[in-house]
Amino acid sequence: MTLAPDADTVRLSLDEARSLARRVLSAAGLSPAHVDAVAETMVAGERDGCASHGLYRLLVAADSIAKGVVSVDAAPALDEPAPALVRVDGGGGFAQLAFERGRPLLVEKARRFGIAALALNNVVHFAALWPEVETLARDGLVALAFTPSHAWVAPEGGTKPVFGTNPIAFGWPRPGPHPFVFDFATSATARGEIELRRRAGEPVPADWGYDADGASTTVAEDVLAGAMRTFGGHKGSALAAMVELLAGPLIGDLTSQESLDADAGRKGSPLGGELILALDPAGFLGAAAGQHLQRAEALFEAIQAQGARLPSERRYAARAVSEREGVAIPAALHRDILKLLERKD
Ligand code: NDP
Ligand code: PYC
Repeated sequence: MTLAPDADTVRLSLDEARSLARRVLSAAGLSPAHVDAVAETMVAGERDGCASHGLYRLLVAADSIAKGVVSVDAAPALDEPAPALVRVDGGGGFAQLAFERGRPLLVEKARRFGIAALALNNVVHFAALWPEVETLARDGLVALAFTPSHAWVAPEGGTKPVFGTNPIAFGWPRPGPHPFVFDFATSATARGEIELRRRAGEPVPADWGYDADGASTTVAEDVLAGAMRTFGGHKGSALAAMVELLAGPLIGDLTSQESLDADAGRKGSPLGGELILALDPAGFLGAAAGQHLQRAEALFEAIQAQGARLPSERRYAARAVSEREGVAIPAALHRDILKLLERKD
């Protein structure tokens, strides 16, 4: 660990970041299998320059554990409701271990049937979705993932929360080192981004949300207490509704409003479901899959040829830097993370 010259940031190697995350999560009472899965997700977020879902999430996870929102030693239970479907009941634990348990069978079924779906039920979600679709795309599959959260986001035309921040993630396998991946909230930004602005005492753009009276505001706390906005007006609003339906009622799990109700004012991480779809290009195309995936490369080249970047390009570039140089986190965040250990040591 090194302090940067201005001491505003602390630099950690990825091994140091992993060890810190594991110590904090273990001290918070999480069982070893969950510690492994959760720490990897947080370190991956920090490594890829996704600060809102990186080591900051240690504070969020420890808080949810302390409030009894998470089952710390839940054993995910897997079943197969239909030939191409996998379901994992996470037992109220964090989603990462449930995904790990369901993933091998999802991959096997997608290869067998051309398409398969994995429902995670009864999981607590604090994380980004790209690690999941990226790993499936590395297995050669096209992947989509959806999860609701808590009702924090107003529908377009309204000012009161109904939707969660409801991310959609997509992964596409490519030749070369990295798949094509995007992953974003259907709100104007992730709530975690607003929380980071609040911590830094910074304003937010006026189109990110409303205060509790329904007026536009640039004050982060006021948006957190009021309502966030969807991205892209009515289009983001419809996509947010789609995520509610796909990863809520369709798989027998909670909507974002129901998740918030279940939270009962504790302000813990969202509880509910996640839906992950996996498609094998060989399902439609057989031996011609490689040739058609190669045609997709022309699309990516056309995007990049005009100076536009692909989603995930920034993340992979950040990953390469972090693997060489480690990660730098705000000193205030580092102090707050260490305080979690003080309380337990
Ligand atoms: P952003 O609005 O920052 O969008 C992120 C996506 O857009 C990334 O794939 C990013 O690629 C891509 N992107 C950003 N700028 C460009 C650009 N100029 N050109 C091309 N692509 C671009 O993210 P959000 O704030 O909406 O979400 C952040 C994270 O929060 C997500 O990972 C999401 O899963 C997570 N989240 C989780 C929730 C949950 O309930 N579990 C709820 C809401 C959000 P790159 O990474 O390379 O920059
Ligand atoms: O940043 O909106 C968010 C979020 C919700 C759950 C996990 N992250």
